[in-house]
Amino acid sequence: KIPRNPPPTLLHPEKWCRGFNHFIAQCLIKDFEKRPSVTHLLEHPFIRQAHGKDMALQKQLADLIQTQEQLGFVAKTRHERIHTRRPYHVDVADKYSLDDDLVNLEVLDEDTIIHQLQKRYADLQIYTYVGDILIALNPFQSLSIYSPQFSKLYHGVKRSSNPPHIFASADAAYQGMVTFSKDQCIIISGESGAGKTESAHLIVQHLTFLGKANNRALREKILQVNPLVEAFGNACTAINDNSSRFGKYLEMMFTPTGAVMGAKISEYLLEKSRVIKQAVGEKNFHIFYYIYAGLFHQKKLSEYRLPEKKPPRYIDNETGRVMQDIITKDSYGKQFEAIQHCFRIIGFTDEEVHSVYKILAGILNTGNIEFAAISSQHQTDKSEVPNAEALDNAAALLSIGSEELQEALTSHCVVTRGETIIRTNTVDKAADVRDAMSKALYGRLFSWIVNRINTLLQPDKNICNAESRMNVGILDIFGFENFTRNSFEQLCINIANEQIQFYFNQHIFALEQMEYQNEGVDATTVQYEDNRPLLDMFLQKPMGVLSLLDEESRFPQATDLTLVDKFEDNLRCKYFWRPKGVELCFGIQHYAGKVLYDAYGFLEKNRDTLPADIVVVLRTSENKLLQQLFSSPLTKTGNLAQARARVTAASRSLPPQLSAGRIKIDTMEMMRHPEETTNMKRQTVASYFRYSLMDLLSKMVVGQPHFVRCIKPNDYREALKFSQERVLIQLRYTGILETVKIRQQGYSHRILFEEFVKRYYYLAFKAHQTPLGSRESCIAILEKSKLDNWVLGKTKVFLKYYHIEQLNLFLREVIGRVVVMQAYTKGWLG
Ligand code: AD9
Ligand code: MG
Repeated sequence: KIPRNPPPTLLHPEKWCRGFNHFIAQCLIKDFEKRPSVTHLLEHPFIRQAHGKDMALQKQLADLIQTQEQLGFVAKTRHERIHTRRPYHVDVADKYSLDDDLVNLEVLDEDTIIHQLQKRYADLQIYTYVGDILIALNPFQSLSIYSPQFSKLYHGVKRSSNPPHIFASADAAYQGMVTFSKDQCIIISGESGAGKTESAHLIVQHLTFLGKANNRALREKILQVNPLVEAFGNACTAINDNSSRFGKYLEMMFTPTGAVMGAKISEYLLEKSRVIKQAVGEKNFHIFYYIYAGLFHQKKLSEYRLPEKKPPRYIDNETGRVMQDIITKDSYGKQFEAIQHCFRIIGFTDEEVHSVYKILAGILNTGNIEFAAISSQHQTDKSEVPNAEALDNAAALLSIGSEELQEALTSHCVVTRGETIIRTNTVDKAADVRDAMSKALYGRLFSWIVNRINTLLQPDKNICNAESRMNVGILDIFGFENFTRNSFEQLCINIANEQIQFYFNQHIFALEQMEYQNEGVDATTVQYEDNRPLLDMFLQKPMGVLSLLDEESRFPQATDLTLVDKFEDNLRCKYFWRPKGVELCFGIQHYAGKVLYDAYGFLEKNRDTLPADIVVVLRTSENKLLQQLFSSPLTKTGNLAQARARVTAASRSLPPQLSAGRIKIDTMEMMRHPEETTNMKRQTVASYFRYSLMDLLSKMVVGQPHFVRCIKPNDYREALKFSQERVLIQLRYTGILETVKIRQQGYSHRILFEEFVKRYYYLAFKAHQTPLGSRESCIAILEKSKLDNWVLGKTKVFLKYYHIEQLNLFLREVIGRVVVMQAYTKGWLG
């Protein structure tokens, strides 16, 4: 080890240089077996001091470093420079070596991998590679590794030059896009609370840095997109205080030279039901609390007809607590300011923002409308609104007549044989209509905000036309969920995750096979957990879960119970079961674990009907924004024909496993809002969901994927707490273990002939020789090293993971000798 206190002779100015060289050489000799590198010397406080003063020394060290870099020994040492918390001298003789890439591990079993991750986590090394995949452990504390200095560090360098980092993944995508002129996509997955959304933010941060937009305003705008949509689409759940309740695909667009020029978001499946009801311990979408607090502090609650004492029912889940939080919690007020800032920076007008707030306040007041039965001799199913104030408030905020609103809530029109008959609604029915209206209002408002952002961030056609534009897409969806009670929303969320997992499997697997085929190498077929049968069970027509659900939703007499019966009769596979004794329950063995679903409300949630009477009333609104929301069905940005063309084009270049069957687009599924269908076959949430998945996949398959797998180290959101059991489960189901195994069974290292020769020529050639980077030179090196089981492809050497270890060991010995000799010849050793 290098002494922290250097010998006094070294500090003597006249002996400085000579003594110092001697010192370095000594260190090298002693240390070489463990650490054939000099870059870490720079970290030594004493050396750092000397380095700054002595030009000759600087040059010598630089030469030495360069030699070593050429020999491929840089990764570990730069690593230490960044992570200052890590002791600067690492005991590499430890049984588990601290390696950045799991693929390099000598022993590849579960225990070793867990141990490795745990050790890294304790050292606050939250990122680890598995080949080209990044594993990100949630640190549950803020780390100082995301500053602009870090962005600079990860800018356009070799991946091995720095420790694993989310910026490196963003950088790889960016470099890939610029170098190969190919769209890229970063797929972030992991269970709820694992850190997907945070990772997505960091990626956007680094990409805006890389995108070196001259246009600072644009950069600022792009950075505000995530916070704004998340205020409307995220909420506090039992698992995560900032849980994404929608899927988000953010595309950042660049010019061919890599300057950022715009952005576009696609949103998937907002959990609208949260607006009207939340589970115990959960909350409504953040924005409601933000505006409540903001308006409270600005003393504007009365302007928006919001009560100061008793908060509206929709946000008052735990009676009384909410108002206290709103008043006392500083963060809500601050968030309100932040959201106003976002709106302003992105370019929303004051009028638009005011309309948004009015609609939100309108929704909260709508939730307070109550119904009471009016019994008369002839009619027992009539209802009225006993609290006229709530009704008037809602109507005023939505700029509609309160009489008309009451009519639409308590009655509905039926057209039979050309005659229009008005039927009254029962109390329950009226309450359902009210809630359906609130959900529709919020859902459309959310889509409008997203569309508006897309318009405001549209790339300037004068800078670069659509054909030469390139993009990096970032997928951040809601993670796999398993609560005590799981409903329709969890089913959709989990199916989406199932689809992403399928894509991951296919991609990793297919790429591996393709590489072997291209190089003409015969390799063992790799076994992995294929979730295709499970995905088929969900998506197949006509017997998949979603199709059966749609079919049942069409029968007016059907109930949630008949739905579960239908599932039981038709889904005859090992992934589905029905527990005894609980009628409305069914279980599914997902790739990520068993989930018990409660089918209560499935049919209603799937039908998601909004009575035409409500639409008619809302269209009369004097609020321009509201009128717009209900004037025509908002269609998905981009059209279906384009989506289909994208899929077809992409599927041609993909291995058959990826494109087969699954990407079929049904024209009936293109309507943006399921509830609003007049003469067409009724659109359900399930069929719209199916379309969304296809649309998402069609975007993903076009780009070159980069995977980020987020892992939650514990369920308590505690820093530095690492539950081996929880991590192991996630490693298993995300296929990390298989991925590592793929590398183990196959040839984990594939090195181009030329690179191989450059790296290892010392093993078979003399220092002054310059062998060709050819197949023959590779054979000479491999034979001299007495290794077996290696294979040569057409352009690459295929090596097992342990070959690399052995080759590096040999190399260390040889280079150790070479460096000592050099030290002597250069007179360093006196
Ligand atoms: V969900 O599926 O949307 O419910 P996510 O998105 O996977 O979930 P999220 O990114 O919201 O999880 O992370 C949860 C919390 O972990 C954050 O609110 C942070 O407090 C914490 N976190 C995650 N990643 C980081 C990080 N890189 N640095 C610091 C982090 N904290
Ligand atoms: Mg999230």
